[in-house]
Amino acid sequence: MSMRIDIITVLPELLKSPFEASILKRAIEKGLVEVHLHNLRDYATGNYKQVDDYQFGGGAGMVMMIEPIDKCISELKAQRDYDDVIYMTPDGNTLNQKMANELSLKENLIILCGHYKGVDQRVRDMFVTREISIGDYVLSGGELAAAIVCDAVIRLLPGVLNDETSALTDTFQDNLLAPPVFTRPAEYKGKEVPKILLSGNTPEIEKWREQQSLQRTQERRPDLLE
Ligand code: 6GU
Repeated sequence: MSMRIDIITVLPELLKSPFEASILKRAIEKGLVEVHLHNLRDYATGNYKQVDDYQFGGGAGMVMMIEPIDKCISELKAQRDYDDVIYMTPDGNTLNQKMANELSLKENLIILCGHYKGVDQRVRDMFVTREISIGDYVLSGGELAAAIVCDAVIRLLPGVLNDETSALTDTFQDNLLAPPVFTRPAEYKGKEVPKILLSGNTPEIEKWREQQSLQRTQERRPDLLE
């Protein structure tokens, strides 16, 4: 079973490169996920292909219009069922590993990227099933945030990672930060790798890593342990 993600955006250019490089590209090539970009302007009507307009009640900033978004979403929904219509917005639920895990179990997702002052509230009321933010800061649009959601989700799909177990030892997978890692050389400019890692004593190494994870989490992210 493969996942399909349809991304609706006014800036498809901004979203191309993440899917043409690295593990996302490989996941697509392996047929584990399909990502389709839809330019909202293609669904706009009228001579000006307008996708945004002034807000009722006045105030600075444009609002994304409902009609082109309705057209695009309706066209997609006519072709298949979607598990979720996600709206990328700074006032959404903050993305975390649990949410990425949940989304990785879905089959078909629509991701709508917000821009300007956002979308007409009726879009959210009528079509959106999930609203996601990637953190407490403001981006100029939802595109980069959508790329981050896609990366976090796609790398969890079975067969995407080479070492199938490596997602399990990620920072956050068990609410713990990952332990420090080292590779050759065993000594660099007088700075040595912890002796235990060179010992070959796997159970002791595992114990050390767990203890380092816990210590790191206590020091850096005590909130994760609550
Ligand atoms: Cl999803 N969109 C925008 N525009 N800004 C954000 C965000 C999303 N998440 C955090 N900041």
